[in-house]
Amino acid sequence: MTDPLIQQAAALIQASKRPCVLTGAGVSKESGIPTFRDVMDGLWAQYDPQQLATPTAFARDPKLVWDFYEMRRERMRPAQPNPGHVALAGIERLKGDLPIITQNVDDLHERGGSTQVIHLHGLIARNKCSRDCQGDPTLIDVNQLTWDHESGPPTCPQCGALVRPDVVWFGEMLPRASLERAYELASTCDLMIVVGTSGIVTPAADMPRVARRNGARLIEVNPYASDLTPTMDIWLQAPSGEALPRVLAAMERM
Ligand code: BV8
Repeated sequence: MTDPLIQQAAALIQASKRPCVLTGAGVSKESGIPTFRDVMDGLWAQYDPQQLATPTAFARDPKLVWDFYEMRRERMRPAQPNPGHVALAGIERLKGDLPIITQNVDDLHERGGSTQVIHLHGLIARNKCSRDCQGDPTLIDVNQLTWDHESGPPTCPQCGALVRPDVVWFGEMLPRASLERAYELASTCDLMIVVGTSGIVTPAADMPRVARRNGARLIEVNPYASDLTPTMDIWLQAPSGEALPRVLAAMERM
């Protein structure tokens, strides 16, 4: 990735009036959070994560799915924001506003300093009643509950339904407010920075297409080509932890 491309990207961001960001698992890779395909090692190697992250799997075997999320939460616990997260917060400070639409279920953007983060797929650290018996979502702090962890998930203290992670599974609708906000941003931004996503999962992957249709410029940060690369104005072919701090430094020199 050459300096001229860094300069071009910095100039586009500097000139934008309404920039926004879309991120995927790649922005958290350098924090040591494996994408959920990579996390399937050891005894989990026999499972397809896409089959586990579904309401059907949870209905069929709540303990298996609960243990899958407990394993991922354990793997995520030591993760810290990496220079890519921190640089996005730095660009927000320079621009005054940089909403981040994320597919990620970690909270590293918030801990990296970004102040507007829209979670399309929920947050893995949170749990909720699987019936949302007190409203959508009925969040439950399992640290307040006692149950036999060997038996799988606890039950909701209000209605007795199983407790589940507050994430969006395949085949489930996304949280309405988050999805509407994401479409609003994609429809009104004049620049979208797309970081660390393969562009496979919809409707998240629609966001750059919506932005493009509305005349926005597109910058991608990804060491590998994605489904979205052909639609990009600029492709910074590098890890986000390396490219984003260089873009921020170039903006600060302008
Ligand atoms: C929905 C939470 C309406 C859970 C996740 C057929 C049947 C049924 C449904 C569908 C179907 N075909 C399509 C669908 C829709 C489906 C879908 O998109 N399926 C895919 C598999 C084709 N979507 C849904 O079901 C969504 N809901 O559409 O509702 C509906 C309702 C009923 C029926 C139909 C439609 C819900 C999708 C949400 C799923 N939940 N997460 C959990 O985490 O357990 S998705 C999960 O996977 C992540 O959240 C993330 O979104 C996704 C992985 O995508 P990425 O983030 O892009 O990560 P990936 O690993 O793919 O790529 C990483 C990238 O980083 C790579 O490009 C790599 O090169 C790059 N990278 C690597 N290192 C770095 C880097 N980049 C920068 N720096 C680095 N260092």
